[in-house]
Amino acid sequence: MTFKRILAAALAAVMACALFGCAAKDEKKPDAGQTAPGGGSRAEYTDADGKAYYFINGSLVGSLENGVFVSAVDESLPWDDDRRYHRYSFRELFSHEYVCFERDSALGAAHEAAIYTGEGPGGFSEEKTDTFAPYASRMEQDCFAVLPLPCELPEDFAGIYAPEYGFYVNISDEVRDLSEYPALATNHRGACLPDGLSWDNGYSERDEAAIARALETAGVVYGETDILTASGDFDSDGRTESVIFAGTAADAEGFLMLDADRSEVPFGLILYCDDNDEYETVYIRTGEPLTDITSHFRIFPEGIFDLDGDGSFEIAASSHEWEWGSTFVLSRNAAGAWDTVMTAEWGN
Ligand SMILES: [Ca+2]
Ligand SMILES: [Ca+2]
Repeated sequence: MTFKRILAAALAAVMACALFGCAAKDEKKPDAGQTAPGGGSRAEYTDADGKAYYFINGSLVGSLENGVFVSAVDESLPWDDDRRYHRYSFRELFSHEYVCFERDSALGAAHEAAIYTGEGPGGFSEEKTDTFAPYASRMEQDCFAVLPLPCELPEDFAGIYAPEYGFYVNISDEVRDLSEYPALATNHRGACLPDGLSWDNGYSERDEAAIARALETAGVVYGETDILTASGDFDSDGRTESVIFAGTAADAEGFLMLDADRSEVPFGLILYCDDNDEYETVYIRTGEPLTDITSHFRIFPEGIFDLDGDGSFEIAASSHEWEWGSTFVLSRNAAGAWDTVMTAEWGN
């Protein structure tokens, strides 16, 4: 019971943070059987300054600069090292047109971005409402500046940087709900969804066996497992692949279903199943048994997009921790392995 009370308190803290637009958000569950309307054309990227920016589920995860993904956070550097954070000025971020996607459909052009201008988590070290208000088409709840996109902010804004932690932006054709974020917002004109994308197709015994094999290889003692699959043409060769997200199941209250007697540990696993039915591990993370509940985490899918329009699809996921979390993008490198190329951090 003690554990449950502590976790409930932490969840309440995270929920409180949601009021500031910076918290863990509910997993979006797509309707079974929904199919994407196709990938669309892969136009050359020709924006004036040659950079693209990516907001995944509202969080600025990073950018594409000279054809290379740049992460908003470099997790290899310590917390107190300034170089850990890539700095993005508001002027550079919002002087572009943006397009939005849901996880399973293209939403088209975005005409508004709502920015929290208050002080505190997800906002600034000191309030900036008066700074943004003159350039906003309207204010929401007194502390969200709604900028028209693209927005030519004056030179001063080149020196105002996006908050490094918990920075969320609602980007939409018209922002109506400050707690809703598109799965992807970007100014990259070549970004697209996979052809034939379908979420939640169910899974096969072969999939289950592949999950078991990956976990046994990692030496993981695991229990109740949630599995979600997505299928589509993820490498643009006209054939269908699947991506399998597997993780420790949670009960209705959000507590991980781990059997302490068996020393089961939490895990998050992403597998890629090629059209030749070979499985590879894209991502695996394992935790500790039930003894330290504050080290528990869950991994959720955020989307599968070709972010740079090169025909190879990136996988976006989020990690929900005790009182914080991160949103990250996995991309296949030249050697064929999967790297985490962009990350954002959020929480309280
Ligand atoms: Ca394919
Ligand atoms: Ca790509």
